[in-house]
Amino acid sequence: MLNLVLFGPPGAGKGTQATRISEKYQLIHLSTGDILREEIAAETELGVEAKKNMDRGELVPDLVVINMIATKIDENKNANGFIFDGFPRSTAQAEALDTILVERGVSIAAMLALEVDNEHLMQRLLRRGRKSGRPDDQNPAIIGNRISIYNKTTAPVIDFYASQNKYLPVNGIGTIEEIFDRLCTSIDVVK
Ligand code: B4P
Repeated sequence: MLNLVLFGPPGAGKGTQATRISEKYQLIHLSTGDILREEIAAETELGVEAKKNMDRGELVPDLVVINMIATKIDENKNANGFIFDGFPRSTAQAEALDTILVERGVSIAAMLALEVDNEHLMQRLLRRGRKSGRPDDQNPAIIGNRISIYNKTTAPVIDFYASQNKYLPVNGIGTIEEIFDRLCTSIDVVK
């Protein structure tokens, strides 16, 4: 089983690249952002609560996303592996993911971390906001809040995987194809 974490700041291209990686390596793509947006669209209790956090550019509580991921892993017992997109986003989530995987006799092979500067992130997210109407992508102040929460709460997850020798930084600037090729080069070393 090949289990990968695709990591990076908001707008780094995690969703874009995770879709391609899941197709090439036949992995189940688990995006906590997409799962939360499905809950919002279905107007579930979880979705209504999560929307309040997401519209402000804040993280959804750890326990909510951890339970969501554990459920999805158990729904896909025969998978070749998983690509986790946008999860873990805090050290508590990273520790919980390790526990969930150990309990099932598997582990993370690598954390692929897309590196993109703030100026590119802001441009990409505002462009997507204009096209998609996503509420958290429309306002520079909310995007700024997401980037600052990333720096404070999410970036320390790098140390968690670096201490396990699983941290693989990847340049996230260039064409989508160029970045995909860089990611595949790293994956082919660990798979
Ligand atoms: P996510 O849905 O995970 O979204 P993201 O970080 O904004 O985007 P991503 O990096 O996937 O960017 P994408 O490929 O789409 O999170 C949204 C919210 O959900 C969070 O703020 C939080 O509230 C909540 N949430 C999710 N997971 C959580 C968790 N684990 N814990 C707590 N809360 C959680 O790319 C962005 C744009 O750039 C796209 O328009 C794309 O077309 C463009 N792009 C991609 N690659 C490009 C390239 N190479 N060049 C130019 N443009 C590019």
